[in-house]
Amino acid sequence: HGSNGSSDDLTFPLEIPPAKIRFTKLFIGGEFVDSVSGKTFETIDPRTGETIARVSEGDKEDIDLAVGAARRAFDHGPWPRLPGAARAKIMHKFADLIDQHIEELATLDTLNAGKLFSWGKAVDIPSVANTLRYFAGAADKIHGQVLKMSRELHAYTLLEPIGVVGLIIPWNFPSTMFFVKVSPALAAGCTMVVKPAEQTPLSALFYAHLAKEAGIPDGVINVVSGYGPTAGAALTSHMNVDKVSFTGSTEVGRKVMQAAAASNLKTVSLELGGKSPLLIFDDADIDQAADLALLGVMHNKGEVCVAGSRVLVQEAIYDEFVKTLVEKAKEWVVGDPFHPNSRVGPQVDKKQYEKVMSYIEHGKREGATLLTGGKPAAKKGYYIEPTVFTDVTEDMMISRDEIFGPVMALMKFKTIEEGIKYANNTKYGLASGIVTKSLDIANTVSRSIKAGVVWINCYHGFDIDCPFGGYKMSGFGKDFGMEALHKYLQTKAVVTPIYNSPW
Ligand code: TXE
Repeated sequence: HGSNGSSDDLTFPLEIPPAKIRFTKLFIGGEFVDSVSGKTFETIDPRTGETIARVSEGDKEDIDLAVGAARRAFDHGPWPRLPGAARAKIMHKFADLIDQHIEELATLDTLNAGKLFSWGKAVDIPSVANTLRYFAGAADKIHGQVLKMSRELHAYTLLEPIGVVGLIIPWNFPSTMFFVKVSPALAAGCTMVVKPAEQTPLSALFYAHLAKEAGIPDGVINVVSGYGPTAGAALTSHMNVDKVSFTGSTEVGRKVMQAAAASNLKTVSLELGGKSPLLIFDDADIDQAADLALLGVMHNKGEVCVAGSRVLVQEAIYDEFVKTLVEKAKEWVVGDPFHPNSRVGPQVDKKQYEKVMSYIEHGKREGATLLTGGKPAAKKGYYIEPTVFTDVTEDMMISRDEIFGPVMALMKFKTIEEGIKYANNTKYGLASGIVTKSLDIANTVSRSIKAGVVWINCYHGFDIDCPFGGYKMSGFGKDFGMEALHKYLQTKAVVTPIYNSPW
């Protein structure tokens, strides 16, 4: 089993748990069906680059069928009309079924996305079941307000499900992203068409099967696997879709908004890229800071929208911090994601692998100093060594662009004001972190950073109850928390005169 920096002793694949791929067809109107064209596409194992299975390739015609099924289920089906408690009961059953299949589901995400199996089993999959339970708990507590009007009118608001929603999800957290969108939409009473990322369709199709088993009525959840420019684009420009919730790149987020504007003005929420700063101040515990910095950007091999990819360190501790960081980087062992000791698996596919390697080359060419890593970590598969650059300046591509890999850009700052200025010098605003013992610094900086979340003395501090979403070009609209539920609801005002007045 390999360690960071040594590539020859890595043997891949190490342990492949028996995985039978059971679901490879589109799920429309409660049935697994072939695509209209009959076409399929390969889904690959990033540990080897080899094909795992062929999956039905949905396109515009399949999106039409899926939207039709969702429309019928919304306009005529029971789901939006059920009492909230009845929806909740079915959602709880769905969650229980997920709990019964944790290993199989974690295996699919490891095979398909190179994610750590141990993590999937202990964290990702159990927490998607809890996401369902969290929103199930809200399903019978959706209510409007009674309004105090200025005239002799009585009014109240109704919160109604927004309708048919299109959910477009990325490949870096195939299960988490599926349920972060599906769960509040279900609780609200919406029906939906999910378009998983082309790299990672397998768990989404399995969830479709479990949804049916749980008793979610046909047509409420439809899953159309396929590519972005075809199936994804058809969903965003569909005249019968009332809302699209998208997680992916900023570039495609822009296209989603354009398609919504050019079609039926459906509402859109976008969770996009980031280049999140982690600010480490002079008074920080250096060990803790180095651990957080590595966790921030190496977790899930850097394929995390909130990755703390810019680490800004105050000058008095910079040299010592760098020394500690390089030592600790060795703990981030690259290896087969099924192996319990691995902490960094392969990048999701060849395209992402090549993108990350090309940024590493840019970093070197731009004059940053490569402290550690920087090379492929295996002869086969898409493994990259945890990589740290220092002497990075604000104008370099590696400090501006989202790399989406295990690559850290280290910068030095002098004053608090300078730290804040560097932190905010980005088009993105998804996440940020601060390491300090000073309450004054923590308070000042957290109010000055333009980002959707500030983690103080922690990183990746997610919780389903905590709203999550970006500022600036990282998008808008929150996933997680009760704000997420409200994305799938719309407010209707009902007004009547109190007296028999001429109004
Ligand atoms: O993303 P895309 P890609 C960033 C990250 C990564 C880069 C490119 O920097 O390196 O994006 O990754 C669907 N209409 N993030 O190319 O294309 C697509 O099929 C409708 C950050 O994989 O944005 C997939 O389901 N949909 C991000 C989803 O969009 C379209 C997570 C995301 O893929 C479409 C992923 C279109 N025209 C990548 N084109 C995060 N915020 O976490 C594509 N899609």
